[in-house]
Amino acid sequence: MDFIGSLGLQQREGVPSCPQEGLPCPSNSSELVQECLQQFKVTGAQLRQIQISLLDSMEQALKGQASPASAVRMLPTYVGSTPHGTEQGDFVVLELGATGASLRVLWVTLMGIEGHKMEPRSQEFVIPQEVMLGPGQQLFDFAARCLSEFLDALPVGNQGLQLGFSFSFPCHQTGLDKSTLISWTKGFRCSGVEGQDVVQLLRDAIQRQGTYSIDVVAVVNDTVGTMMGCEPGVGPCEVGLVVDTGTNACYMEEARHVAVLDEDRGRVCISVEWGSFSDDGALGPVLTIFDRTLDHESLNLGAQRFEKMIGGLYLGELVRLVLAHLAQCGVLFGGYTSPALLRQGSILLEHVAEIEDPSAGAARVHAILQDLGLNPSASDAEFVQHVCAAVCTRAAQLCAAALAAVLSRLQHSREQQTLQIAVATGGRVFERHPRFLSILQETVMLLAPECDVSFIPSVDGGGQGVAMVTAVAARLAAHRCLLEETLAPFRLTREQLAAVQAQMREAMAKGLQGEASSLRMLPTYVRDTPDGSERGDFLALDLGGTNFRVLLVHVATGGVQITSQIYSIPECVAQGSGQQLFDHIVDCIVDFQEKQGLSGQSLPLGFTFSFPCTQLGLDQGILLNWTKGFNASDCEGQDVVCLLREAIRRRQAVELNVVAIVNDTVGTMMSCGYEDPHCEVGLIVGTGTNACYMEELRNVAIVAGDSGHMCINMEWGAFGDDGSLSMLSTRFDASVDQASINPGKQRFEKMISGMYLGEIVRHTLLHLTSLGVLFRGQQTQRLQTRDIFKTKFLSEIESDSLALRQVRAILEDLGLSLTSDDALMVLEVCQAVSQRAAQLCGAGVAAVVEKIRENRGLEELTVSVGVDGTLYKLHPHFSSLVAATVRELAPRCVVTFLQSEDGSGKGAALVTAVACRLAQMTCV
Ligand code: 0WK
Ligand code: BGC
Ligand code: BGC
Repeated sequence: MDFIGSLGLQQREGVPSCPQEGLPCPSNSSELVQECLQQFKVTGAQLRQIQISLLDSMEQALKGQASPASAVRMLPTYVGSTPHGTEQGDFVVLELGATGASLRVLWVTLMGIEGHKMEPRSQEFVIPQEVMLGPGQQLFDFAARCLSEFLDALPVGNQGLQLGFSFSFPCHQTGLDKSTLISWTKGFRCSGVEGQDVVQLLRDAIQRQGTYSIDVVAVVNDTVGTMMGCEPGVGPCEVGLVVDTGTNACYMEEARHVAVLDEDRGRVCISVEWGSFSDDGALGPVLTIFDRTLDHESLNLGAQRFEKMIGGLYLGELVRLVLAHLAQCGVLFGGYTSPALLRQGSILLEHVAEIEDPSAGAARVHAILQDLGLNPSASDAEFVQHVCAAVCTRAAQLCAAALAAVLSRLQHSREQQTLQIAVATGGRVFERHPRFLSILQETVMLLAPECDVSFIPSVDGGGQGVAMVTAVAARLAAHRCLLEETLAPFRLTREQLAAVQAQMREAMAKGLQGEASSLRMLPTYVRDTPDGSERGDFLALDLGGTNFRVLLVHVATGGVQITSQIYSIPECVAQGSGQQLFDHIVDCIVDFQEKQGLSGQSLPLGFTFSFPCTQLGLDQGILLNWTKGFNASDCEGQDVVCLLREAIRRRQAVELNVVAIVNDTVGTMMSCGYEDPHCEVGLIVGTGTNACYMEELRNVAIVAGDSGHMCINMEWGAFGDDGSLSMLSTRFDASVDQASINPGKQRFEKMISGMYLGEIVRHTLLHLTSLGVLFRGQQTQRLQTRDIFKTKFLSEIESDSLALRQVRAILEDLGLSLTSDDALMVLEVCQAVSQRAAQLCGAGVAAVVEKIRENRGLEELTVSVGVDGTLYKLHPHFSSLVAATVRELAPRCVVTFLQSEDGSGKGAALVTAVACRLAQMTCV
């Protein structure tokens, strides 16, 4: 269908026909011209309607509720701050898409001193039509060739170059250097690019070109480059507005309003992509038949409707369509239509700008129309100027309505009645069209009177701004490398974890044989898990975790009832004298008995004592050494049951019958074993960490007997104290160990448990701050304070919801001001430290369950592990990471992890109950 056809018109001799079906063909020509010009008139009400509807569409999109039909895209750009002016260095900038069929390469030197600027060197390259419409690889190869050609002319040698890629099309950005093209606009339609990461495509093309080592560190939309290129002196521009071949704007939105980002502080630059705004309700009334025709003929039918009324690529075409129509109607050029007038794209923005330029004068208008093969009369030339003015005035007014919507959004976003804002403008429509900016300013003042807007033309089309973003990206990329380098030792491979498993198996075997081993494999004299026939009331003590608890445990047919009370163990008591510690324990028992009305009763007591003890019997436990911050004197090497009994005697309290001393791992196994008979392993990951399991008695060298089982307390916290874990130990582990009260001891525990993870993170953050990667290198007193970064912070920070907000809240409480990038890095440090801890713990459990499976010569073992401990219970990912590691390293074991509900106090009571049951049987 030819052009005339597309207007739905038949070429009939001498008879003017009217495009709008059903519209009478007015007799006189000026009426027809007025009617055409009238179509481009947009009323204040219509502009306000567009402003309101566009604002509504923006806010829907921010909430992630955009209806695709009318949507502006509101794309986050990962630019979180306007430049501080300190950025410096040499950068290559490649601009593609801002100015239609050309790309530009720039060499920008940032001085890093506010206001100091070096004129960028640049070169423009025309992109052949077939490249704009051909395979994507061809376009990116073309860009890489232009880059080379540009750099060949510069003394750059083969230094590593950093490039900022200004890519002026709608993209989903997932990082400063990762951006997926949503759809082409503005005459581009290369295949194989939509849905692809354009940074990777450029990197591949530069690779193929192979002439320069260029690192593409940032991709930005041209509006962002325009905004960032704004002279800092003028006050930061917080809106970037481009009207070149296409049109779009970006602005600094409050991050908390951007649903796709889980950020609640700071601002983020949003590329509005208003070119795709097409709310028929708002746009319908201002769309003319010429707009519909232009859209029909365009490469992207039905898309970018708003852009096609404003962008420089389309203004000339709109004018041409009107002139061709009026010529067809015999109203212009004597009804003559030259081939050029009927050829799409023959009237360019430059033509329109010149025709409109009051200084151009009629002569220039004539010259342009004659170049189109027309022979205009004076009135024709005047009419043509009116048509150009009508088309461009509408474009400027519509652009103003859109900008007014952005200003209203800024007012809402900042809850401000009035707004003072600087808007950076870029693009040839601004540079070339004489009245575009003034019409835009006037209309914005009408539509957003409470906004005081200053328009700052961007000096070099945003090249400087792109270099700024690139400098920020380069800094962040460098920081990312340093972060990866710092965290790499925490990232354990499957091979390393399997090696830990194997080493643990070896140490277990040696420990069971009583040979030198960092795993003491302590017999606990618990030979059996409960069988449910236990009955009675028991007292239990639970010492060694976060809290000291005294419990009354009632075991009956219906199950177990527990009454307990938590008492604190002040640090001065935990690190005071043994006598003081045990007197404190007895004080708590007496207090509990009084409160529970048990005073005077001598109930059997089970004592969960969560420290390494050599047990000589169920009620005899020689403390080998304190751990977890306890260091009471005169206890190590002592039988703690005796110490307790002495304290009871000192208090002349009622005679308590201490029946059993158990490790918290054993208590936990017993407690869970009461519900699940498969539970044969106990695991604690709390303040400290440890595990026990039911071993074949025949394998326990130091305990007589070859049949049956005995629960072994592995004391795996000390695994690696013989240096066997040194290959995994990082400089931060060493710092934590050196600062601990038991340096060189409990090395495995110090990589896993709650008492230490916060400290490992703190030391890592201090290191990254000293490298300038975090907190702009500002060390703070608070962060240098021991134990100030609690391990529970890791659980909060790594919680899936609110991650970055938690980081902020926690770190600001520590007196640290941080950027969103800082927050992300702190989150990654926490993840690396906790992941390693969980994986090491998983490697340990895999070693234990594989041992049991092999003990029993089973193809497959089904076993349950009773678990307790704050870190395991509260950390959002710890338990799943442990389970995943066990599945990976012990595939022939089906392992169920049972979180103990009542703690090991219940377990201690059950051990006591079993002991009492066995004792009664022997008495009978
Ligand atoms: C609760 C148990 C207790 C154990 C503690 C370990 O009842 O025996 O010591 O868990 O976890 P933490 O309190 O150290 O986090
Ligand atoms: C693109 C935008 C760009 C604008 C101005 C539009 O066609 O979708 O990303 O900012 O043109 O170049
Ligand atoms: C102790 C173990 C205890 C573990 C968990 C370690 O420090 O040595 O006996 O089981 O902490 O509380």
